[in-house]
Amino acid sequence: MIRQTGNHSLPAGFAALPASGGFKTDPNWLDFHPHPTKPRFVVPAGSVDAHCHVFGPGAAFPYAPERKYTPCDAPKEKLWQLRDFLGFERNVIVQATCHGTDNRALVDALETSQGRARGVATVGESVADEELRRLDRAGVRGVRFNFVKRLVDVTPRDVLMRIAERIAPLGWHIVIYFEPADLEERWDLFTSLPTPVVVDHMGRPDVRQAANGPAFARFLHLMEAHETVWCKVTCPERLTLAGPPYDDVVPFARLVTERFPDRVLWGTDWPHPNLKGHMPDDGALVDFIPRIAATPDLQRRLLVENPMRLYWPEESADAG
Ligand code: 0GY
Repeated sequence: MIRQTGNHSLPAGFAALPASGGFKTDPNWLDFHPHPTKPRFVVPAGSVDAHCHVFGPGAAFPYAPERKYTPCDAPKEKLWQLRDFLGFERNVIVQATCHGTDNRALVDALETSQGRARGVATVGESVADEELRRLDRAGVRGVRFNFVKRLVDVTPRDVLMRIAERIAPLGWHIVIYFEPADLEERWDLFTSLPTPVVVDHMGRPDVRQAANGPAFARFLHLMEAHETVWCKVTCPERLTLAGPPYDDVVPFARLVTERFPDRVLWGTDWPHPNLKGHMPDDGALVDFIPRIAATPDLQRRLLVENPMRLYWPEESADAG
């Protein structure tokens, strides 16, 4: 079935603008794609882009003093334009590290999304209970623990555990972002968190190794042994060594999607922070989906049923 999915091109005003509000975008920063192509793959009705960010704009929502990069502005209005253009209905916005623990840009996007966005926040130990409740009312459903050292300073394990214990009663989950070397070192922490856990970008596998080799087997074991661990089969553009169309990432994402069809999520990662080699065409990223989720059933679970169960459980077909 060919479903009409909105405009056939994005307006020229979609292109990135430099950081506003007296901030200066990093000199080597790659801006998001100014004119993504219309995907050939038509996503199922009700699809959720379950991993994306907003940056600023700096003039309204200043970037955090402790940030490791200063991006271009990538405000919510452009995210909504991209959502409509690609054919998605909803977004899950993940707090980007350039905003630290200041979730104002995220909350503003959620509160003005007309119920079409939910979020993953970053909080410190000092966060007040009332602030957690406010984030919950805005649509936050999780926190992100980031272990990638080029992005954040490391938070001690006991602090993370205390945050985890405080957000668990809200019914939230924890998104973890780590690199392969962290998996062994943090295994005990990852497997003792008191909430569902969502792994960003498949734990960033080294795609020079085989998807059915020992390194990725360790990650698959994490999911196999722990039924509360989910995975985002995202970011071929980040993981690839071969470049578009990301053939080298397909075996990893396909394996996870087929083995754990009820615990996978997909997202664009727009506006694609910190890419160095190339900026992906977001339409081409959507065309990657049928290569990793080959059947309509897998596609519906990946794009609709799973994210709805995690982020909009009250509306999910599984509700009740
Ligand atoms: C991603 C990946 C990256 C950055 C962030 O919050 C962030 O700054 O998540 C990265 O640099 O690998 O998921 O967007």
